Amino acid sequence: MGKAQVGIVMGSDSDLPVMQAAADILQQFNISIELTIVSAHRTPLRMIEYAATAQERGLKVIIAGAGGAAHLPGMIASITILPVIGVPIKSSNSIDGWDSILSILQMPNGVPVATVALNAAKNAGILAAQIMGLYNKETSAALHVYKTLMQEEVLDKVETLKGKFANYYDK
Ligand code: RP5
Repeated sequence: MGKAQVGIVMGSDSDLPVMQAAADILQQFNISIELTIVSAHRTPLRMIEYAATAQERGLKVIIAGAGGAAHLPGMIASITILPVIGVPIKSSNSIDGWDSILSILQMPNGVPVATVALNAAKNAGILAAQIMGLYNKETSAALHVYKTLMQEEVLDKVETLKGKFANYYDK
């Protein structure tokens, strides 16, 4: 592990139950992380400091999650050239999560945020691992194993269903 490669930030500790999934999957891929709270609205100067120093601190990717008026991922992307993956969160102040989705997704030209599905912190972690996998053979190999296992799991289910519905096939 060692120095953090992926930074995981969230607007509030109330986002942690969702964002934990990004940390868990990255740990599974043996990718070192740092995880903290950075609020675009409540700690704007901390957000600027975090994003402005991210690259020199050794981070390669930032995952940023926020709910409601979710400016955090976009604002971080406006400050750093590191790839930013945004996780829209359905939070206590969300209108069904759409506010957060659109705030993170609809970035203006020039400042992209790779937006995953609502609450999809796990996918954000996998995407970050895929970026890291471009430069690290072990991560790349681990991702291939992950995909193979996922495929095998589905194929097992196909067999189970075939067994359950065998009568239907015979007709
Ligand atoms: C956003 O406001 C945070 O990302 C969080 O999803 C939401 C609610 O924050 P709390 O009021 O729970 O701290 O900035």
